Amino acid sequence: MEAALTQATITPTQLKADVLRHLTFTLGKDAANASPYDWRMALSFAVRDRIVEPWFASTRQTWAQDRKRVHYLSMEFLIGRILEDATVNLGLREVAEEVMAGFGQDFHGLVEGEPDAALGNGGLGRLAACFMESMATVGCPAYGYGIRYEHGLFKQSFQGGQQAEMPEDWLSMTNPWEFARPESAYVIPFKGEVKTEAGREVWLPSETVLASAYDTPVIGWQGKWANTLRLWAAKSTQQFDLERFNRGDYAAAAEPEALARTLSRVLYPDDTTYQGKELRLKQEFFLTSAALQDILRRFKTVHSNLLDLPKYVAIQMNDTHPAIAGPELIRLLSDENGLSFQDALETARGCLGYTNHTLLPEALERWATFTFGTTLPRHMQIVERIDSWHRSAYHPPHYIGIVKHHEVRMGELAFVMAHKVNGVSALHSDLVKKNLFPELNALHPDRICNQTNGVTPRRWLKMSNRPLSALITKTIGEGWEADLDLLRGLEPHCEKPAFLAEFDAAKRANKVALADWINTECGVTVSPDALFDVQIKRIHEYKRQLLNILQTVAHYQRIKADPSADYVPRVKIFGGKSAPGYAVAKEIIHLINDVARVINNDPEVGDRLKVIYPANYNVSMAERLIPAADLSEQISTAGKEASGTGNMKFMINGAPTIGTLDGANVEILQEVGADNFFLFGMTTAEAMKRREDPEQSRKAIEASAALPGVLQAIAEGAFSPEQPDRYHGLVHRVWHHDYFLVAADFDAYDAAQAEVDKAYADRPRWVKMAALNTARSGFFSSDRTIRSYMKDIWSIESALGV
Ligand code: 26W
Repeated sequence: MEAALTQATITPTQLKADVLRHLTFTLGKDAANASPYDWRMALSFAVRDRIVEPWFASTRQTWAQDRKRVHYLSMEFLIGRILEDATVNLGLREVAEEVMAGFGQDFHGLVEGEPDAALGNGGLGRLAACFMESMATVGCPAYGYGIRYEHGLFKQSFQGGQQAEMPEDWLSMTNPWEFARPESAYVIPFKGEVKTEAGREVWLPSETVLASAYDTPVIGWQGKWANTLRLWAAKSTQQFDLERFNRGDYAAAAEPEALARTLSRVLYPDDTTYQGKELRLKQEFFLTSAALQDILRRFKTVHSNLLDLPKYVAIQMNDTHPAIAGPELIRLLSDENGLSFQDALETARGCLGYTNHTLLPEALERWATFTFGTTLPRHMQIVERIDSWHRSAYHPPHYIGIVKHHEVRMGELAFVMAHKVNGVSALHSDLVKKNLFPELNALHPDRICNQTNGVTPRRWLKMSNRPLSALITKTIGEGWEADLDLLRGLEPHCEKPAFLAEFDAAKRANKVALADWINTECGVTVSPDALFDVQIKRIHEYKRQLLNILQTVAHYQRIKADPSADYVPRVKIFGGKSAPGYAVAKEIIHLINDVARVINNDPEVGDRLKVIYPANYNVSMAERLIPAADLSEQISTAGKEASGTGNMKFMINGAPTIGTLDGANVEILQEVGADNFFLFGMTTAEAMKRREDPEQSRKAIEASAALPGVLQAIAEGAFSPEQPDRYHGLVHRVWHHDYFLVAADFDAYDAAQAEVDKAYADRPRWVKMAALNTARSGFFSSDRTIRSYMKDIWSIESALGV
């Protein structure tokens, strides 16, 4: 089998010439007065040139061999920066550093000028980005399909300790990684009515927009394979109204274009509460319809029998956001291509897979039949037909319909229309079966499977943690980047003091760099000898940042009560954004900042405790924080975190977890062993039982030695003297409606933190624990996850024969 073009080595002389050529001829700049922006662009174009060849080779090979392809439909791709990642995968990073230094430019300074591509909210979007990179690495022919949002996730700042949101503007500068494909454009219909003509349903839409493609190549490890991320931008289908413009009616002349563009204008910043907004439904259909039209167009260039579609096309729905793919594919196959309804349905099901990423009831998409029916009248009919077909085909005893109480339930729709449904960790998949879709699971017992998440070790270890990567290569040789199980080879070394000293030195180098950055960014001096304790993720009640900050206050009170005792110095680091409309999460942010201000300015505390919360947490900040972390906070209420993927990144980078039995923590614990994990808290079953007692939180608080004092201090305004009653509401809720069991788990968490202190004070024990976390993290590579999807869901072989 012909392999795709493998990476040719590039000499510094060649790269230098390429950079200069782009600076001169692409950017039209003279080296003598080029800005860092110009240099970054020139380097990016020079690197991009090296991606294009393997990209073409991969595409050609897929066509020549008529291979099956994956189509990953996702409303979010949280990519981050691309330049350094691309140089790492092409084996060009050192060459680029040398070449840019020759131009008097610092490679790392340039890299940091690149804005994050923040086309996602959190876990689901970042997973899609890791999957794209892993599909390219393992040679799985694939397209990612998404929306080219003009504004990615908002920028966060703190004003008086409170979150403020500012628009994100990544496209205000040239994006060197994308290729506009104006020739690949599709008309996306909306609204209007459905008429019956000669026994067939005909949809007469009253609105249309154009979906226009932008392609970004995604290069895998060592440039052996590359796939395409195709993002759609909305354009008007109407021509510019020159006559109106000439009459002086400028705004009206531009109106159709402005209206159409709203569809791809902004990313919805809510990552858990679904809102039922028409614009969101339109965005979902816009992405899905454009992707499916593109897929069918490509299929029809070589095949004529649409019933063969599942042999060549796998379509993965990333949560229910593209779940309209079921009815839309049926519509395209039947209304537009003449298949019978039944054939269309079976063909669509053969292609579709559905990944569930959350059990939280408020996150499950349900559209009012009114909104759904007016926006997509033909799809409303098709959904009802799917529902009645399913009901009559399976005669369920208790039918959980797709359409119920005037709502279309997207989870049920996705389930019925998919040949495979998966959860994202062992525990979560179990709960998807037992709690989310028990009836549907009983009808289709083989449909739900588990695919535990993973992360790409190229970005999350090789690129972002150079000291540790160098040590790993020195110890076990190369090859671990594409076969993370090889990290097991580190285990025997975890007994050797010399190796552990080097492991410790690598971590310390990262901590020194982070301490420097914290100093410039936050104006707080932290000691690299302190334990760096990190919780970074979206702010949400179920993730329990509140538990962390309450325990921080308890620790502070202990220091104040006995300032002469011995304490293990700690830096508590928080990072994360709240959805703009999520008042409770915003209150928690305010509290963390208030507590930080008091503690950081208390001279009696000094280096023993610091609280750091840098604003605007994003992928690039994660790349800085994770390699420098000593402790990974994964403390969600059991049963609520589907998987977590940050937890895996910390483990790979040698940070033990303090965590609950939730999501993939369960599997992390299993891999690393109980001696190397700080487990605490209730299990899912215990949590469910505990909630049955309406008095549970009051009882927990009263039983705790520390918690009443913590809550009292906060309630009295110890951290908000300018407004003493600021946290009355928050404290009241902990006492009386503590659904996420912060109080009930408080003492167990506090005790686990004391264990952490004890372990950290015992240096040899701690470093060994940290090193074993890295050594046993191989399972959490997204390459493993992708291979498993290829086998269990997509039935696809690697084009690289691996
Ligand atoms: C419609 C509003 C909305 C938007 C996004 C609801 C729900 C979502 C996502 C499903 C939330 C999400 O990002 N889930 C996370 O997915 C990760 C990848 O599988 C998991 O690791 C996280 O545990 C899960 O919270």
